[in-house]
This record gives sequence, C-alpha cells and structure tokens, in this order.
Amino acid sequence: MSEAGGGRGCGSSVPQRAPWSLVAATAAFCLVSATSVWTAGAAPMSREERQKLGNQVLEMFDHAYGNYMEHAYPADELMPLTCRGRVRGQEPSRGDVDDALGKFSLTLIDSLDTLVVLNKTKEFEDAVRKVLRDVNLDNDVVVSVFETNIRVLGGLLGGHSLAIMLKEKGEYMQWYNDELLQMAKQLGYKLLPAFNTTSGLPYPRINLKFGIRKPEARTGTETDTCTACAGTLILEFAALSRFTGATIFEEYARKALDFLWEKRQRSSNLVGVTINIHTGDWVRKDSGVGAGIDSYYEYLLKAYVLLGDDSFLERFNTHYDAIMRYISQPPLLLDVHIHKPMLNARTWMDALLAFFPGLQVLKGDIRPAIETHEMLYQVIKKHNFLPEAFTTDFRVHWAQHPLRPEFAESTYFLYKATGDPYYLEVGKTLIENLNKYARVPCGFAAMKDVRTGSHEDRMDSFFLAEMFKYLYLLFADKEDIIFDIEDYIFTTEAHLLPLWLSTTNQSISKKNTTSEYTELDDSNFDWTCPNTQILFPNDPLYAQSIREPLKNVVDKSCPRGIIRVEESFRSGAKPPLRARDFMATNPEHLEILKKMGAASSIDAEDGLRFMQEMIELSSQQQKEQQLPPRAVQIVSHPFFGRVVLTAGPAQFGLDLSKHKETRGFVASSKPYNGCSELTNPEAVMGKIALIQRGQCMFAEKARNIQNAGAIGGIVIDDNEGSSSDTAPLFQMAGDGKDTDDIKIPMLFLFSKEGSIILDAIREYEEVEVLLSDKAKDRDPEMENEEQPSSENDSQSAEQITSSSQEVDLVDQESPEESSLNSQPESLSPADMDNAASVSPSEQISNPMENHETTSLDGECTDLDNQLQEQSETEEDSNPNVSWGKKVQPIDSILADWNEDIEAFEMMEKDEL
Ligand code: DMJ
Repeated sequence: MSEAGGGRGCGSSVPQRAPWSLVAATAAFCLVSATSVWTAGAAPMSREERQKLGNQVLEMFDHAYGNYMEHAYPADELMPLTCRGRVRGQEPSRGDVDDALGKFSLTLIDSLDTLVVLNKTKEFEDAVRKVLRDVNLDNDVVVSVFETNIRVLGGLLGGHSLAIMLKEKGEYMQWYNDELLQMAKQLGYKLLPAFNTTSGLPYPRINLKFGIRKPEARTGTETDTCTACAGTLILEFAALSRFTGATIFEEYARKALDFLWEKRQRSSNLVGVTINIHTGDWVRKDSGVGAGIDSYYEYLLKAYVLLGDDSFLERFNTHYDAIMRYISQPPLLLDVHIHKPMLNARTWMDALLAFFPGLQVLKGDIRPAIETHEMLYQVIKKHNFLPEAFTTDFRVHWAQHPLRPEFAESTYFLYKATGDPYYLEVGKTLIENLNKYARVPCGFAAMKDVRTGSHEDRMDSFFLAEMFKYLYLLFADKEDIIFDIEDYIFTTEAHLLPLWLSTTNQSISKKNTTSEYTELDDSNFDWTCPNTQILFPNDPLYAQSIREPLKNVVDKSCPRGIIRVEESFRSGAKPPLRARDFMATNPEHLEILKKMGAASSIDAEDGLRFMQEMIELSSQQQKEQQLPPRAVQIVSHPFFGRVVLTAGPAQFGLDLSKHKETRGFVASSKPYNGCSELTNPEAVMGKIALIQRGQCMFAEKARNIQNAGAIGGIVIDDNEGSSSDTAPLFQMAGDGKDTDDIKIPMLFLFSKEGSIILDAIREYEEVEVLLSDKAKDRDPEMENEEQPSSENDSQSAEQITSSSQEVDLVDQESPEESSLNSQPESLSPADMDNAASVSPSEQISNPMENHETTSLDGECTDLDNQLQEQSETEEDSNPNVSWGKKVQPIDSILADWNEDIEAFEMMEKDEL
C-alpha cells in the first residue's frame, strides 16, 4: 500500500480543481489501496501460493520469449507451430492483421518493459542493445499507424522510461544515453505524414520508408479509419513530445482527438466504429466499447490522468454516461446505433471489450466492472478462453482466440481495487488454461477454435507485452518489483509511461475549445477516484455479493430476457420481446408483434430491432446447420497432445461429433493420392491413412483406404503453402451418390497443417494422432513423464523443423514429389475435388467463411449441463481418463436448435 497515497485520501475528497499531478497520483493510488483493506470473503491466497504462481508466470514468459529469440528473432513474430519467424512477404498474407508487422523485430520491442517488470534486468539490458544494433525503422513496408504507435512507439517509450529509471538507480543501464528515445523520435516523425488530412485524422496506414504521398508508398488512398485507430495516439505522442520537447506530436494527437469529439453524435454522445478521414462522416454508425472504438475511450481517461487536462475527463465522462445509458445492459455490453441508441446493433459481443471492466475500475465505477468481468469469466470457464465473439446467450460466434490479454488486464485492476482473492483464483485459472491448451513445444499458439482446441501458427507480440505483465503483477507484492509501479500509467499495450511527464513541457497548447469545459461540474469527480474505504464501508464481501447472482449466468441457465430486465423490473414494465424468445404459438407474443410499429415510437423501435434480430438469427441458424471444424491432435512423443491442428470435416463417413474420437498411428497411402486400390494395404491396415488431395473425389479416396483396412483418413491439401490461417476451412462433400458405405472418419488438412504431421513422421516415424470434434486434455501420465521445459520443448520442435528437409518420408513416393506431380492433366468434374469444377452436389461447402463460425455448443440446455457435470465428475474421480472420456451431448444440442427452427417455420406460416 502506498503510504503517500494513504495520507491523501481520494474519492469525494479529491479537490475539485486539483493540480493534475495530484489527481494522477491519487488515481494510481486508488487502484492499490484496497488490497490491505480486505479482511474477509473468498479464502485468502497465501504468500507462498502467490509466489509459486508468480514463478510460473516467469517460466511461461521464458518459454515464450526464449523461443521467440531463439527461433524467430529478428523476425517480427514467432510462428510457434512451425517454430520459425513470421516475415512479412514470406508467408501468405493474412490481411489487415499483417499490418502490425514492419520488419522491425516487433516482439522484441513490445517485450522491452515486460522484462523489467518481470525483474529480468540483465535480459532487458541485452534486449535494448539488440534493438539499437539490429532494428531498422526505415523499411519499405506498409504498416498500420495505430499498431505501430501502440506497439513500437509505445514499446520504445516504455523501454526508455524504464531504462532511465534503472540508470538512475545506479546499477544497470549506466551506458544508456536516450538511444531508445531517439529511435522513438525517428519513428514519430515517420508517422507524422499520416496526419496530412484536412480533418487531422490520420490515414490508417503508412509506408515506413516512403510515407503516404509518393507513388512508391502503396498507400494513401484509404478514406476511412476506425475511431480507436485515430483516437489512440495521445499517450505515446504526448510522452514523446514531453520527453523530447518536440511539441508537434502532442499537437497532432490532440487535433485528431478534438475532431473525433466534434463529430460525436450530439444527441446520444456516442461515436461510430469507422469514420471518413476526409469528410468526418461516420461510415459505420454502430457503437460499442469493443473492437474499433475501445482504446479511444481508454485514452481519454488516461490522457486526463497523464496530462492533467480537464477537457479529457469532461469528454470521457460525457461518453461514459452515454455508454452506461445505452450500451451497458448489465452484465452485457451491447453495440447500439449512434442515432438510435435504444436499438441494438448486434446480438453478439467481441472479446476486445474485456478491457472495459479495467477501465471502469480506473473510473471508479466498480459494480458494473465486477458484473461484466464475472459474465466474461463464466464464458471463459465454458470455453477455456474468451472466443473472439460470443452471442448474448453465450454461444460462440467467432471461435478464434489470439491469446488476448484484455481479460487478464481487467482481472488485475479488479484485484487491485477490491483486494478480493477471488481474482487471484481467476488469474490462476488463466495460467492453467494457457499451459494446458495453448502451450506448444515452441511457445504459445493462438487458438484457432476454442471449441475444438485447435491451434493457429501465431503468437502475437501483445501476448508478451501485456499478458505476462498483468499476470505477474496480479500475484506480485510490492517488493517483487524493482520499481514503484504506481509511478507509471499503462498504455493500451501495457507499456509504462511515467506520471512525472505531467509536469514537464507544459507549454504545449491545450485544447483550443477548452472554454467549453472550464466550468467543471462537481459530479465529474464523484467517481473519478473512489476511496475504497467508502466503496466497501462495512461490507468486505461487496464484490462477492455482486458476483453471486451472476454465478450461473452462462452455465446453468439461458439468460433469455436478461437484457434490461433490471430496468423493466424497476419500472414495472415488461421487457421487450426479443427475436430469440419469440414463439409463434404464444398469443401474448403475437399481440406484441401486432403492436410493434403501430402504437408508439418505442414500439416502433422494438419492432425494428425485432426484425433485425430475426434476420441475424436466421442467417446464424443457417450457418449452424453446417458442420463445425474438427481437430487432429498429435498425441505421441514428444507432442503428447500439445499440438492441435484445425481440420475440415467430411459430409460422409463416421461423424466424430456423435461418436467417440478415432485414435491411431498414421501411414501414407500408396498411391499417395488414394485414387486407386492401395498397393500398401499392410502399411495402412489399422492405421489412419494420409492421402493427398486431388485427382479424384474425396469419397473415392475414403473407399480405397477403407478397403485397405484403414481406420480413418486425413486428406492433405495438394496446394502447397495453403493454411487454415489464411484460407477458409471447408467440408469435404460426397460424390453425389450414396456414401453410407463409408464408415471411417475422414478429415481434411491444409498443406501447412498437413506438413506438420509429415515432418513429425520424418523425425519420429511412429506418429499417433487423435481425430475428434474437440481436442482432448493432454495425457496426464505422459505429461508427468516429461515436464514442460522450454529447453527440451524447443529442442524437439527445432529438430522437427530443421530435419524436415533431410529425411525421406516413410512412404516410397514422398508427398512432396507427389505434390509436384499431382496436378491433373485436365480438369473435369469427375476427377477433381475442387469446388469450382464439380456439380452442386459435389461442391465443397464452406461454413467457416468470414470467420463468423457459429456455435455447436448447447450451453443453455439442462441436459447439456447434466452431461457436462457427469463427465466432469468422472474425470475428477479418475485423473487418467481424460483421453476420449468426455460425453458429447450433441443430441440435446440438435434438439435445442430444432426447437428454434420450428419456431421460425411457424412464424413463416403466419406470414410475418
Ligand atoms: C492490443 O494490441 C492492445 O491492447 C489494443 O488496444 C487492442 N488489443 C490488443 C490485444 O488484444
């Protein structure tokens, strides 16, 4: 606990016109003061346990950072499945997400201040030297202005801030002479041309070497940017100005913020997701606190804390009121339309909004922070990670999870605010899940699909910049950190900027319209810096009492009608009818429908929303009828289930969602394309046959390997370089005839995922895999035999990668050779399994396009819960049965859908 802060007090006692330095310090203090106030509630966690968890975080960081440095550096990011660096241009493009990569050793720069927080000072010193020696900021590459600012500029400034702190302490970094700051300044100047618009909003992308205008720049024609992209610059730019005295950076960032503020929708006080950088018109008029807007709000409040400029707080509070009025529908946060803020714009939430409870803590609004955080935690407990998007009834809407840190961030801030050891347990779960499901021999891999547990060959730099920082700080005591964290503010990428910047270089002109805000309303400060003594006066169980009613919100009941229920109860009115609740047989529902659009503007709004939800729900259900992706998990030594590949299902053969998974050793079929009777039946008998895509129908391949005695098949794409990271997954269709004779399970892997298995065969010969609808927990017995150690793990992964060129395949005709020879001489519908060339019945269907995969989970059915509980009990009583023992209640799930579909059909009959 900060003694200085303890003497000051905060909350209602914060002076209304407080000097900003005091406000900044007290705001930081408020986040820590509750820790020692806590006296009861969830069982406290011992110092030993916290230290153990802290050490675990350190070991995990070493595993991630060590593998990046060993196998990827100087590349921007590590590809943890193939154990190599991701170099832009050398990998298939992933679209916008690649715009973070500027060939500037992104992960190293993003990790700099994490090293110091984690007390790895020696490594920090080393890393700084590498940045100075190796990093080039002048590459001919088009990067995102937003990402470059928060990750690279922020990383350099965070590194500089801690370098000068260490230098002052007198032991480390004695040679340091502001070199990182000079690099930051160089980068700052490189970003400035992006602001050359009439509005002052920056272009979304810039060429590091050629800027915007030059023909070689290959950018500068964009017209739109996201609100967060234009509104998340002020902390880094102001810090750069105040560190260097070059005021231009802060001026540009302020101008962009001023413009956004001017353009807010005046009646709702909300902002849209994207804006035209030339005209200032809102391009997307939906508004939430997640993707596209998130850090705009974060930076308004934090700019106030760092810079002490009242106008930022005024703006933040105005937006915050609007958010709480329209978007916050406890415990949900749902996007609305800026012009019709009572109208929901979506029926799902995205994972980025998980930062919001943390921001609410900084704002001092603890209750909704606790509620939303608890709801998110329930979703995580269901799926192990927060899916990129999930529906209001907590089904998976977009199943990916790139190891985002936002939930850990909010957990840390809530623990600081409440001191409730519950949040330590939450952190412990996050650590366990990361180790259990995301840890691979060469780092941590993003989840391709939280439902199947499959991986993506991706470890984003923010995982090192943020996740480990927040997790380590969660368990750390003051003495575990070599400096006082309360002297710093976290940027959106968790880079540390010193609060003393608020007192330097104040000459920078403040907002030119400040007159509008000079008279501050007292209420602006009401909750800015809450005194936790006031927040939890006589009730140390405060946080627990807020969480309690939400405990089962995801698991035990379908939260139908949860939206605005509180509001409705308060007013005595009934909650509006939601599309997902509609029953055509319910006379009351029909009555409500008739009224919609007729009686009042509120009814009309309800009607509009209802129709919009119906359309969304209907298209969602169409997608749900498609088969979900499957998993191929490598279970033999040295993988032991740690590598999970995303696989496409087949519309024929054994349905892995209904039956137990299939486990077996793999063998390549001969001929490798599997288009004729196999010549090596003895090799595939009782095994899972590997077959190459192409030259005949998928069903024909399946029949040939089945006849040879294979127990399953994996078709590997013949299109070299294809990957589920970049191409939408699809289902293998039948041949238009009856495929009931095919009894074995068949899965499809893109070439990159397939080569991970082929490489493993080269290295280990005996490779066993599990084909299933969802990755199974790792084999505990085997895990015990080989404890994860970054050295061993990376060694074996490296062996696989490095040996892949040397050893021939077990099969006579190598897949590589075959791949080269596999192009058909002519394309004809009969001989190709490519969608473009076959009849509709033979076409590959593509359910996963646009990443908007929908859930097959039946979270809301009682039967599901019973079965889940049953399965969990079985596992508890026998820790060694995790392979293949989980019950998959797919029938109950289908029954649930059918109910919904029937309701739709009935509704159609009623001609609505
Ligand atoms: C980070 O790069 C930053 O936190 C950003 O503001 C949005 N989220 C990513 C990580 O999820």
